[in-house]
Amino acid sequence: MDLNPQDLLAEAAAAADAATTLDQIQAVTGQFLGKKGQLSEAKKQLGALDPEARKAAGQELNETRQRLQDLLDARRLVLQSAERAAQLEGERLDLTERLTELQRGHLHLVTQARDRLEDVFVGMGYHVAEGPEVETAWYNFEALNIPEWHPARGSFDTIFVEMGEPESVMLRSHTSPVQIRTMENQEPPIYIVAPGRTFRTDTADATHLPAFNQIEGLVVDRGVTMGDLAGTIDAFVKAFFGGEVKSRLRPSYFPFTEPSAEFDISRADGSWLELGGCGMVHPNVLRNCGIDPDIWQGFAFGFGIDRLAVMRYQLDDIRELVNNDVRFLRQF
Ligand code: 2U9
Repeated sequence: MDLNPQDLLAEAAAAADAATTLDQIQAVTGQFLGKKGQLSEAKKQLGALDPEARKAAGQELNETRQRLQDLLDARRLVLQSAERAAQLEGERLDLTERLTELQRGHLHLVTQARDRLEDVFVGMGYHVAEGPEVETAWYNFEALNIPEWHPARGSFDTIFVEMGEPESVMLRSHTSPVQIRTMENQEPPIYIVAPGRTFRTDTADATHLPAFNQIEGLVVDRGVTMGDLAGTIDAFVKAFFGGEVKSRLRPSYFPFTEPSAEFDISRADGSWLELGGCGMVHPNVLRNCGIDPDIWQGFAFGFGIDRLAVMRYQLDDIRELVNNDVRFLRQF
């Protein structure tokens, strides 16, 4: 038999060491243990030997095959664990990885303004209340002392939803329905702010959006006066805009408040800027919510959040807030 097991094993060990991938070690294994390998060739020659010699040679061949197999297996295991480690490293996710300042996004301008407003009112002891954006005529109008015949009803430029009786379901034109729902469900004293989206048929221009954001406040407690309202607005203005900013009320009219006022804030040049409306909650509104106006009084106020963002960042077009142009938004 022209096979030298020592040479074959040495040759196989060298070839196994040279293999650096699983594919290569697979090929080396085929080369040494496959049908065309030296071992198989040697086995074919066994038949020509006499029985004694065949037994000894057969035994040697089997041992050699086993040692080859062990040697190649050992190398395959090494390569397998190396490939697995490389794969794990390649697929590793660093869950603590952070983007740099430049790549990181931020909250939308309106969201930032809303969050700050909520912070100020929560700091003054108010709760934040929310409600549906699709409302019925009761919550959007009637409960707020705006019956069907009321001239103010038309001034809200309401977007109606085709559902049920005509003009009975609508997108809320203010967040006041949230305060009605709160008064229906909760005993006074009540101190809440209701921020959220509101809708009107306005065509978008530099100072109007058909979908905009309001924040309204409502207080219902014993012995609440117009003085409390003025003091609350002034405290809010100073907390939000800065201690040097003054506030003032001007008489106005809303169906849901009596008396009613508009409130302004002072500007550095001494002029005044209108911010929103306010007033003492109309007794009819309290009654509509099952609250006795002889025991409880309330004040309310409201203003636009988008307009506040426009003022704060000195934008010249409110539509920038909804264009979603990241080159614009990124600046703030
Ligand atoms: C209840 C009772 C009274 C909320 C009020 C205003 C005046 C007001 C507007 C300013 C600009 C909204 O964004 S805007 O168009 N709001 O002028 N809002 S009093 O009065 C209420 C609310 C709820 C139950």
